[in-house]
Amino acid sequence: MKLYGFMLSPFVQRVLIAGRIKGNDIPVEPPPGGLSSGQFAAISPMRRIPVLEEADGWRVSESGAIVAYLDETLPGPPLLPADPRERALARQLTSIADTEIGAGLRHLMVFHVFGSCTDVSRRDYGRDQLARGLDALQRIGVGRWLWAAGALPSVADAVLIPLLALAELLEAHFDSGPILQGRPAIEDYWRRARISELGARTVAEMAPLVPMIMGRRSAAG
Ligand SMILES: N[C@@H](CCC(=O)N[C@@H](CS)C(=O)NCC(=O)O)C(=O)O
Repeated sequence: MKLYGFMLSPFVQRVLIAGRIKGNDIPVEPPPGGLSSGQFAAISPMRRIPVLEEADGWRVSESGAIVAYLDETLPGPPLLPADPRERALARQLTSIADTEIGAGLRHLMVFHVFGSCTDVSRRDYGRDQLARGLDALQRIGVGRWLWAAGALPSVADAVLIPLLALAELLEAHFDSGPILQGRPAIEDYWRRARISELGARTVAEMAPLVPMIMGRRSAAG
């Protein structure tokens, strides 16, 4: 099995973390032909990464579908907690992370990192959306448990770790204002998660890529 994608994508990283929780290291390759190619459109209906490909050529896109497939097919610890209330919490966190935090970060990424949008209202909307999502995590009290939804790592950690790593990178590299600071529950969670084996590896894989992309952009003029 292999994954098509780029390591800066929080959706790619979520699949990698899910695989690692289950004891598998999934190899990553760039999308064939590039994201906007016809070749890739034949592989990924929305032309988005990640796409998982099995050895027999079977493929599936959308990180949520891929993570669920990994959980159902790979041996190793389950990606959802056994307790129904913790399971509900994992799904609640995943949903808020996708609809608010991930969506907000996407606006900030296109403005700050990829430079494909110069509309400051999009940046400001992204900041607000991100802040609303983080405020919700704070209210839920995400740092109350060892991992996001209980005593063991779950899909909620696979989703949150790359998003918080990306938020931290934006905080470090751009004038995006304090993102993670001032929310004690999130600070508690992130302090533990980012030095865990899963978190440290994700941060190490993502951190060099923002300065690299910025360097390429300024070299291109
Ligand atoms: N809902 C998708 C979102 C994936 C996604 O947004 N991937 C981004 C990279 S982080 C992408 O492929 N963007 C390319 C594009 O939209 O053209 C998932 O969960 O896999």
